[in-house]
Amino acid sequence: MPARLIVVSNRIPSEATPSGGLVVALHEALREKGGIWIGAHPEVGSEEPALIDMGGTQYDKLAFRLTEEDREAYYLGFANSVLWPIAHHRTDLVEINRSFDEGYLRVNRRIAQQMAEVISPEDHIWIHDYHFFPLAEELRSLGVTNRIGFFLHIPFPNITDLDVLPDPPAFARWLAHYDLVGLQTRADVARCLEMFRADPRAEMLPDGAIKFGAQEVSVRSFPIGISAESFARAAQDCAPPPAHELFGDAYVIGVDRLDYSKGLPQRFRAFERYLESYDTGPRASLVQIAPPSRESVRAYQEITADLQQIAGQVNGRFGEVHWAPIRFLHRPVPRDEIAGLLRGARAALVTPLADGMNLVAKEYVAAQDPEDPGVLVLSRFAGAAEDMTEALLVNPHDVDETAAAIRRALTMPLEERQARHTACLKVVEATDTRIWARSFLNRLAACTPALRITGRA
Ligand code: ADQ
Repeated sequence: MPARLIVVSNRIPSEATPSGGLVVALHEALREKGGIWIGAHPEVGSEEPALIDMGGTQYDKLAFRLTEEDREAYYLGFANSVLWPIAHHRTDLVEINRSFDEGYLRVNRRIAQQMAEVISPEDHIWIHDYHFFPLAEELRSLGVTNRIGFFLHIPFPNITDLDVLPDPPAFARWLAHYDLVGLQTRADVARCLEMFRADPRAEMLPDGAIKFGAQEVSVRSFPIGISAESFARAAQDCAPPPAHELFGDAYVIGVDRLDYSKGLPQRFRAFERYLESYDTGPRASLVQIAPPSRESVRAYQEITADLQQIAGQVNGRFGEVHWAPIRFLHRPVPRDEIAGLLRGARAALVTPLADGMNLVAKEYVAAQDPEDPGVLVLSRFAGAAEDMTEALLVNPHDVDETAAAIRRALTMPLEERQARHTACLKVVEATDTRIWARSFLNRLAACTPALRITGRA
């Protein structure tokens, strides 16, 4: 029987024809190879833990149930109040609570048990993101010897920050149970190797792999991207009316989930500095779309109030009867509309303080009219900056530097805009999600599963 693909991610898409780059890439890989997509599903209740068959024509979708207690401990707790802040250099926001790590391990163990009942020995398993670090170890302890790959969408933590985990040595062990660990950037790979090098249980092999007990794991970067062509098409089809009818001379745009890692207060302050110091430059508005996310986590509640306050202050100071400098939309906006708004913006501000990749940077570039493109202002701390070196790179903590970059973007001559856009577009095309999925899966298929003992290494 040919190898099927088993994908595990925090969410499985509810619609039959999914949209969004990552989801489309996984959907296509599953359609091609057949297999199962396993994840949580908003319509599945929480009564009893089980894998629920969600139907599906070309491949199966199985949803795991989470009790309210599981969700609190595993998802809101350990994943988003411990692992997320650690990966984004915010150890000050970590909430250590025994019930979080117990819940995280309990949910991973249960999913492993349920998976073990539905997988065949030849299947290739691809697990996504920080919700499931221990899943391979749990599967191995049940005797599963399949090829198992893991892709981390967020930054690989600094090794000193890993000491904040309740059980720091577990982290390297969890990763070692995969055959292949995929990270976003070369800098992430360097940090991961640094962790293994410092671990007396690990042996660095000449081919770059790591031997860890009976396990052998390879670590590589697979920079994620978007479906560039379909995003560009959506942007053309949905271009907004000319900017001046809505926003004065021009507008710059920001599109983010509302998250403390995205540098939004610093961005608003930088825009204020632009208005303060450059009153002779083009009059521009900032359109910031930032729908709520993870609102039950405390750190996320405070940031919304902060942003509303800064936007109010800036609008009060610089606004006019018919013009508000900052338009802050704190709600989801349909994808097509976002694509059109990105196309119409003279510049995009993608200025996270830390970010695995940041797909909005790539979406903005794909959405531009190559004849008259806008300019990407990009944080040096977004994974996207490793390859998109022709964007205007800034330190998002430096409000003056970001304000100067906004000015430069809005006054940049056409020829320079075109040259920078061409260079950035090359990166977007080279990292198209289809290429990304294919290169990860080919690399996983090429791994030789090591001789494994059953039980924990
Ligand atoms: P995120 O932190 O969610 O992803 P990002 O890469 O920017 O961040 O992806 C967000 C996606 O959601 C983009 O496609 C964007 O267009 C869309 N989006 C944002 N705001 C929206 C809104 N208001 N309405 C509708 N859609 C909106 C994590 C990591 C990133 C990594 C990705 C993929 O944190 O670093 O790039 O996974 O690996």
